[in-house]
Amino acid sequence: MTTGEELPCAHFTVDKQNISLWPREPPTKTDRPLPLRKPSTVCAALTFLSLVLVTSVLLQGILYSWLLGTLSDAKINAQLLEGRVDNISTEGSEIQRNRGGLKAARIQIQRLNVNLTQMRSRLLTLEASLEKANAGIQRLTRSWEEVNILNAQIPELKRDLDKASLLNAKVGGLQSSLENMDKSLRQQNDILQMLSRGWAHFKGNYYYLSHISKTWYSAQQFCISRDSHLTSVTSESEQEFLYKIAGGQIYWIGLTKAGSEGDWHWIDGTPFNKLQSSRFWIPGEPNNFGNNEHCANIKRTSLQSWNDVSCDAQFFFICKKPYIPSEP
Ligand SMILES: [Ca+2]
Repeated sequence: MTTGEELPCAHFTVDKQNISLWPREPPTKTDRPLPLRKPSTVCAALTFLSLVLVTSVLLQGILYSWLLGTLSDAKINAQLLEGRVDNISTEGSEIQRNRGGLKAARIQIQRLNVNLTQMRSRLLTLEASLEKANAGIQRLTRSWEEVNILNAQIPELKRDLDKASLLNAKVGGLQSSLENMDKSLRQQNDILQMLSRGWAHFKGNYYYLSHISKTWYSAQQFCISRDSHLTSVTSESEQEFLYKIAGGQIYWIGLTKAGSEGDWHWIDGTPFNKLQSSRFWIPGEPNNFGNNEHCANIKRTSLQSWNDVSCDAQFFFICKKPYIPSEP
């Protein structure tokens, strides 16, 4: 401020802003002289006060804007806090729900633990069973190997079996032969024993030729006492055998018609075949001489050798009994 005259210093610059306490233009001069002239100290005080006032205003403006910003921040923070509180509340209820879920999960976990324990027990049981099965499989494998070895031996065994079967058949044949031999030996032994007692053997029958003479009835009684009867003749071969062993001697045979109303019959019960037997009579016999000839004998050494005579006559006689094998 450069003035020729002294002007009040009420115009200054703060923060590059021009501040004037009065218009820039100096007050118009009045012709009227100022009663009082402001001393320089007063001006300085006013300036100071103005500065203080401006500073205060500026500070208030700055503080106000700062407070407004702070208040706005506080509001925002409060809203954020409120949101967080809401979130916390929501999270609290969520936590409550989660806690319930946790309890359920814990129960579920306990159940799962129990199930796991049971499963573990079952697994152990299964493992034991598996080991047993494995051992069984190993045994079966060994058995199978043994079976294979045996299978390989089957053809040889079969050949041996065939041989054994042949041998068995031979043994069976030999055994049968032995049995037949034994049977034959026993039969021969029986025959030898009977021969030693004076009996002859022919085609399954024994014959005894007496050495004493008896009537026909007495002769039959004698034969009965030897488990036999006076002999019957049932075939040409037997007739031939008998007249040959008789050797021309007269022997009673078991043919009679006594007690049968005139019909010839064998005393040992053999059926009498009249037609077949007619060829064994001596021609002209039986003539029933004197109407008293009711018993028959072998009189000649030929096929036609029979003669009827009185039963009371005495002759040698022939007993006959069938061969019965002795017990082994
Ligand atoms: Ca006669």
